[in-house]
Amino acid sequence: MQELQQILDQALQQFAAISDEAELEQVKAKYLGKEGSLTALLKGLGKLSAEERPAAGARINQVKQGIEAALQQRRDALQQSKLAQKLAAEALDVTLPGRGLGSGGLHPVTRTLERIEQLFHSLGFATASGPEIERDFYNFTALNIPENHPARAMHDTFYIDPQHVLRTHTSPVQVRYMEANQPPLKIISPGRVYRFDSDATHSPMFHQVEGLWVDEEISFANLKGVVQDFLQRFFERDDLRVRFRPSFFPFTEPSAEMDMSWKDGWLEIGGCGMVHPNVLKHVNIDSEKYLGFAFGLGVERLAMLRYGVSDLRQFYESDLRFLKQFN
Ligand code: 2NM
Repeated sequence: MQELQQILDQALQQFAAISDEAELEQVKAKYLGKEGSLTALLKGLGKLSAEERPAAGARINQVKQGIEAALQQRRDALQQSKLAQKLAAEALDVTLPGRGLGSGGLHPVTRTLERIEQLFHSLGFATASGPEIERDFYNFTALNIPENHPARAMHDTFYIDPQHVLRTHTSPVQVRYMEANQPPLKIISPGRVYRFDSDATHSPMFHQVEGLWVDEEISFANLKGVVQDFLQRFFERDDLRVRFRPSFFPFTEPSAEMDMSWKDGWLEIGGCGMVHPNVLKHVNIDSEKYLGFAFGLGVERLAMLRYGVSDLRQFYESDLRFLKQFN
């Protein structure tokens, strides 16, 4: 029975030295398997006398239980350390700061629109807006643009159906405003407009800001003063000058093209005029009592000049390398 104690000691020692689960199961067979040393002892019980047998059997079983307990303990320990290793390898630092979303910025045309609005608001103009899908009446007829006028032609205007267009200017906003309000009226109408046209200086969608001031004594002089004051402040140049050249628009009479001084010459910047009596008639404003001036400016044009952009299409290509320069 000296032998039993030796077997137990050896088993415990061997189990403790093993750090691999599969190896542990193999070594188990050495003691408890068919050819195992304990199994051999149990088989040997038959050779003992009936008196000796119970005590010897009990002691062998005790050792067997001891080995099984040690085996289970070692299994648990190995599994524990395997789990601990896995947890350590997959550890997450939940206290790390987030990556963040990066900060966005406003589109250069949006920034320009905001600047334009701010300057006109300081001159007492309110902002008016209206639909981009517009009725033929507001986009053309009310503006004294007759049925056969070239501006109505398919090659200029996006038609939704025979009665509806994508507005080709923001003047219909001003018609709607004049229809709904009594003078004095002092508004700008910034927004998107659409024309069937596309090259380095034309985009099928672009932005306009139109201005309108209707009151009892409004003159061309007021118009020139407002436009010059706006442009001087927009470009931050007190010496900027404005020049009017005679022109024609169906909705104004007289009409003029507006130029501003730029470097050594002049640049065309928009159109303007005194609101045509026919337009005032369409919105029930007494043209004997009231006068109004109106003007239209291209927002992309202003943005290109202010930021030094040479190709208008760059505004609409969504190239972040371009857009990031303005923020
Ligand atoms: C321009 C040029 C000249 C204009 C006219 C009107 C309205 F509705 F009052 F008649 N709004 N805008 C106008 C006049 C627009 O853009 C080049």
